Amino acid sequence: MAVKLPLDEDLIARHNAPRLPALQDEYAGLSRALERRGIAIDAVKGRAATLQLACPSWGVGVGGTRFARFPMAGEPTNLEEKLDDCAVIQQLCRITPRVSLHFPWDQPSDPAAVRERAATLGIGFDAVNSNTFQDQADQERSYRYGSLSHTAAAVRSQAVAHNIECIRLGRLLGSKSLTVWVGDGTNFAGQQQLGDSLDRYLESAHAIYAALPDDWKMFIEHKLYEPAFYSTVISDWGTSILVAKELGPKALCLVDLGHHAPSVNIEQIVARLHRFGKLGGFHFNDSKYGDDDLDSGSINPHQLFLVFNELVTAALREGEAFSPSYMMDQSHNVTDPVESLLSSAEAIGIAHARALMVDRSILSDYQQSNDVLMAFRTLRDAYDLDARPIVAMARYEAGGAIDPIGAFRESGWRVAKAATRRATGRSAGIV
Ligand code: PSV
Ligand code: MN
Repeated sequence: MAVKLPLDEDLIARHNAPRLPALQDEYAGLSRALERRGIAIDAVKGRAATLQLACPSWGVGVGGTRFARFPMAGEPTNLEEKLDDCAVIQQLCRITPRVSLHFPWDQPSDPAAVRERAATLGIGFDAVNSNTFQDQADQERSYRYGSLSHTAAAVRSQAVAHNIECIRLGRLLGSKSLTVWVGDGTNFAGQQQLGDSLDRYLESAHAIYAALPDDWKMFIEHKLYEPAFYSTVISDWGTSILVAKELGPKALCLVDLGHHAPSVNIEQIVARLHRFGKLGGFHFNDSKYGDDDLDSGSINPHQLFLVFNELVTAALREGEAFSPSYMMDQSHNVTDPVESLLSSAEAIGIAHARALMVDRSILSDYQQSNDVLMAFRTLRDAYDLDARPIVAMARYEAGGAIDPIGAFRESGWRVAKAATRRATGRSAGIV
């Protein structure tokens, strides 16, 4: 099948040519700095180039808060246009080869045709996401009081059936995993018996698990609050891992960085889940107060680095067997979503590259001898290095743009789309 990328290849070449000498110079400088530490830059770059992130189909449209949404001219209005924008992101940054679809928000009527179209755009599909946290127009029963854990068996069956339908669609698209996040919980003490809700959830989750193909995974995504504000059924990583263990080997935990209380040590959660073989995936974003869904690394790049420090440690222990599913789960309310996703992919790539530059044998020696300060400084030394040339060089060598956001602006993509795509509405209410 002939691949027809959305942006003119010459445009990227014209963009890169004048920027290459500066990049080569910065890369050489970093190479020398790493050499002094006994680290070969090309090996780091080779591993940095293997990072793969999925774009959320819903993330390429302008997001909103519960108060308002401010539409943008030229934003995508349907699945086809969303895939075009995802393909632009991949063409420019080369580390977002897949799209994660949310059903029914971006449900294809002809999944085989959508799969084919995506392939011609140079992208594929990652985990599919079910949605039982909203009522849909044609839905028989309401999720007002819950879905997989609802007190009524008929509502639970409807929610299970939706998840099984997601698996069916995902198979036709070439996906290999289902992410299940439910908004189930309570707003009042006494509203539900907390133990019984979890029992009901488990029974439903077993029914979904039973419908998983052999080569599929089911990701359990936890979140401490919202939309339920007193209790949430799958509130934390503890509940998530217990559920995943109850279900079986194909069930794994998914960590969304925004789904924890502000001071929780997420990197430790990552290490714990990995130790028990249950780390399945990530939703990257950043937050200051709650599930803010801000751009990855925009508030706390150090936390992102510490998370990758654990992920790189896990990858070194397990090699190719360690392959969590990575996605950016963000809401872009005041920026161009393509630019935010390019910026976030770069921030994630940089955090990953910094973690790859940690001198692990020296770190291990310091840890072993309890030289606390030097252990800390070994980690900090890698964080303080400027990893941008590694990420940019890997991107350039893979055919992407040295400055992806600059190239996107030069392409005039959004202006051109503003002339052809229809205007979108102002309705608020993203979760
Ligand atoms: C819930 O807050 C969540 O993180 C889940 O992953 C949903 O699928 C997604 O956000 C919807 O925006
Ligand atoms: Mn999420």
